[in-house]
Amino acid sequence: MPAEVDSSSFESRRAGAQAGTWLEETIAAISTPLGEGGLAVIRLSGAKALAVADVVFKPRGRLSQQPSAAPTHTIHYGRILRKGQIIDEVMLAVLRAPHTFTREDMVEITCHGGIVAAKMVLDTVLEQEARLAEPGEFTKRAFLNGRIDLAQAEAVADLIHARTELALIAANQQLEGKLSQRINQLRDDLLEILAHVEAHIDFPDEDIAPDSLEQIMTRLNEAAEFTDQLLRTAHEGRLLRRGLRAAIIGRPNVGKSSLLNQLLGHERAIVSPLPGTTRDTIEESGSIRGLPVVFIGTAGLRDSEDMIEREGVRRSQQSIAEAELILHVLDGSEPLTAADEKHLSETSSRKRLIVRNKSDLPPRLTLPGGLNAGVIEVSCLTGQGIESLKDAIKNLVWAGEIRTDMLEVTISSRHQDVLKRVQASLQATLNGLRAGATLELVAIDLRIATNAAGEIVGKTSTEDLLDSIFSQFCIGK
Ligand SMILES: Nc1nc2c(ncn2[C@@H]2O[C@H](COP(=O)(O)OP(=O)(O)OP(=O)(O)O)[C@@H](O)[C@H]2O)c(=O)[nH]1
Ligand SMILES: [Mg+2]
Repeated sequence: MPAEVDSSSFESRRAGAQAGTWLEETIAAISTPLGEGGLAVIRLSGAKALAVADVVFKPRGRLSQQPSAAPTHTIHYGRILRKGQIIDEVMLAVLRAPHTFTREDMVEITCHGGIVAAKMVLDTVLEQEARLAEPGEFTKRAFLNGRIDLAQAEAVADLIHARTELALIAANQQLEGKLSQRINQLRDDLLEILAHVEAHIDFPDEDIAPDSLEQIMTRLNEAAEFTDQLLRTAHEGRLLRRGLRAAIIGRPNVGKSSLLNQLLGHERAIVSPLPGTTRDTIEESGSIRGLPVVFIGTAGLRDSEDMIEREGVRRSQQSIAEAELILHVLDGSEPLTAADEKHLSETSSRKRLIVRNKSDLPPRLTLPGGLNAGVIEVSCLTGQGIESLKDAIKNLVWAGEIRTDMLEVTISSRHQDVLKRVQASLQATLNGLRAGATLELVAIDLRIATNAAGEIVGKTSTEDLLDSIFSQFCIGK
């Protein structure tokens, strides 16, 4: 459970964000993935959650109770009945407000994990006074009811989508409120400076004293530096959330597909002694030292008359253009060809590693002069050198050791956009002060910066912003 946040804006969040009775309605959804599994969970949230559960649930056994009569945080065994017919045998958890995920009354029904069972339990619930939840609506309610702020709500989605352990750690830090604490601190500082500036506006006769002005400038510069520090985590944030796109390229038969399989740790692509085996690009997610990496295996680069192969090469070129990292594979057991040289020069300005494959065979490859950095020798046959290659990939994209404390704050692209606006308004404020602009004007810029900072944690948010964030969630979360 994440730490609770300041809920001073709780009422205004509810009033401002939602018109009408949206929050009064009781919602339900299947919270587990659709498909066959051991168990599935149907979740309800809202004022009528217990009443709805009373109608559909028949407790069995001595200790089980009607949901509305049960104490909070208890679990009950029984059956879901629909028009007298048994739908499933379930465990039902009673969770009373306010100590729940949404801060509303909640019921969680754990049923058998068949598609039909879960769907029928949901349908039975929806025949009562509950409606189907929108994507992310449970989390949205947790936000609107003041249990978590916006950055923490986003972290819930990051947690669900995390593809590696490091991404998960970073998401948990944000859920814990590590980013929110910093943003709240920044915003509080800016509010204080703003109060200072405005105090001078109220007394227009008195000029702002030089030492007072100096102090304001110093604090604004500190705020700008703090914003910069947060902005510097954008690269890591993007990497952890989206994964690094790495294209594996090279001539036919040099071992690109073999390398893809080695880096993924399973036989994903077909490997054969025939040049031109891979004719299409293959995308697959993997993990390198805890970093999510999307590997793109490509078709061998060569001129061909074959229409399909030509299309494959075109796609390879496109992958090269879009990739953030290029793994250029060369066959270490063959002399360098003119084509190799051409491809090497084409990617020379890109972030790349040269993988000298087939080190188990007698070496016959001489690299062009000056090409020593970023060359890793491997054998995809024996696995020799693969670990060094993984280290090299990690080192290229993540400076230094990956320490857990570095993951305390890793901002998302939304946070980055917002912080850039904060930064711009802070600079405008500073410029205004330096140029001797009227304090009213200075205050306007400072207020923009303060409000923008509030957007990250949701202290200032619009319905559009909330929609765009919560629509990225799955139904049931
Ligand atoms: N001896 C040796 N053979 C290798 C090594 N890596 C790959 N091979 C062989 O080289 C041949 C081509 O390997 P692939 O991985 O299919 O090469 P590719 O670059 O994907 O080839 P295309 O898809 O045709 O472009 C296969 O016979 C592999 O077994 C290696 O490190 N040592
Ligand atoms: Mg291949």
